[in-house]
Amino acid sequence: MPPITLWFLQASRCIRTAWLLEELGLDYEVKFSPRENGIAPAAFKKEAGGLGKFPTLQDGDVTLYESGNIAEYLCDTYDKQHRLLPPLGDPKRYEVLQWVHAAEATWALHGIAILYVRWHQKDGDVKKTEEGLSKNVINDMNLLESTLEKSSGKFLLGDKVTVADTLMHFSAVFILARDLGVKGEDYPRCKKFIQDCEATESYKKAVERTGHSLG
Ligand SMILES: N[C@@H](CCC(=O)N[C@@H](CS)C(=O)NCC(=O)O)C(=O)O
Repeated sequence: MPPITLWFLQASRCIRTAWLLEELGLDYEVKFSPRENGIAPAAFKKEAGGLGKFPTLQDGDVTLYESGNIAEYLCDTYDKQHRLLPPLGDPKRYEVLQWVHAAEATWALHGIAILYVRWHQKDGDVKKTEEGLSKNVINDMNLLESTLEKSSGKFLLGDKVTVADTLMHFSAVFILARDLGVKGEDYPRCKKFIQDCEATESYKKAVERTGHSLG
């Protein structure tokens, strides 16, 4: 039995962790669950512990939550060559980590705010609320588009995958696929980035291994 277990909820950010595990060439067991009525089944949440959110990762005695935290842990523990995350003290590390954190704290936050309005706002002008919230998303997506345009390669920080890509890919997919505040605007460089991420052998293996599908 590999020491690493990934609790994987279908159609979720869990693909970030599976992709990173594949990039690192690590063996892992997948505990997979489909969604029930759009959310994680109660028994699956209980088994994973913590807040009952996914991805959840167990490595030996260590149980971890939060896709960004899991990514930092996996790189610090297993990326001995610092291929995906530069070492402590290297200024480049903080450029990479900025994307790791922003993937959740900025891109996903702004996108999910719109999803929650669609799900939970029962009265008032939903479209108007969405319109107001979309300013943040447009700002985020414009920055992603221009950063990718300036990149010297296919990925965020050049021609090699870093942990920044393994986090930001899902945020961009989620915003574009669910049309969260982007008002159908075209982001050709972001779309190309998504294609290039999904064309990597490690991403393909992660999909094959987990059965990930956004549905
Ligand atoms: N900030 C957390 C978010 C975790 C999260 O909300 N995951 C969602 C799936 S994308 C989840 O577990 N939802 C199940 C539920 O709430 O029932 C992370 O980056 O891991």
